Amino acid sequence: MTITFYDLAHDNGRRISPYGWRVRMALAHKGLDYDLVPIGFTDKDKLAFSGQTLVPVIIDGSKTIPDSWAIACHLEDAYPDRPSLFNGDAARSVTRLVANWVNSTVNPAMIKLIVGDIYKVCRPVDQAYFLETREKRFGMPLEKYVDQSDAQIERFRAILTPARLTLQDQPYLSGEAAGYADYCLFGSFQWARCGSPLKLLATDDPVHAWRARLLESFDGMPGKAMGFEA
Ligand SMILES: N[C@@H](CCC(=O)N[C@@H](CS)C(=O)NCC(=O)O)C(=O)O
Repeated sequence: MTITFYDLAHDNGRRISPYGWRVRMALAHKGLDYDLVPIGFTDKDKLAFSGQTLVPVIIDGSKTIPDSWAIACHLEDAYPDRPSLFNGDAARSVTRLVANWVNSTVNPAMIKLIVGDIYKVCRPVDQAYFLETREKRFGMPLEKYVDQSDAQIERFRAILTPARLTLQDQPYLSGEAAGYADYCLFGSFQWARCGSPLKLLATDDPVHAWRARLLESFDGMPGKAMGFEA
């Protein structure tokens, strides 16, 4: 039975959700087909069946699963014969740490850099909602919150130190091959690449080379997604 995947997507084809990208990469890793249902910021009524308002959500057979971590765990457990996302229970637990590091530390530094550009590529019908909810969350006007200064880029790059040190010695966060830990961080870079022209990484950064490898994965699927140059 084909999986149905509800992801934040605009009618211009942009896929601007870091968590949606995690799921998209996980489905590709498992080699699973799916039907995509694009959800715009103001299309939330289409998610009512899931009992909450956020994407990503998948329906797989009789199961409705919101939340990217829960979806990754479901795919791993329901499709054990497909390539593993975690490679074992201990690695799954450590991957949770990576997911939480990205959620709590990388994404807040990244959003300060890119949210103004993301507003510009939102569908016109979603822009008022996006502005209102983000300004409420940040407690200030968007233009005051956004910071694309060199100092903020340096702060962002410094936050990536644990990934950089790891990727100096191995090609992927998960080791010799990419796994869900990689998709957690890479999902955020896809969020940025699909929504903002800002150059976040120096070209000699091992994180830059790692991102380039992942952009080419799955026959170049992530690199072909509508976005800006990496
Ligand atoms: N913890 C959730 C977070 C999901 C989330 O924050 N989704 C955002 C898109 S990145 C969303 O649906 N936002 C809708 C809105 O802001 O109205 C996960 O990992 O799936």
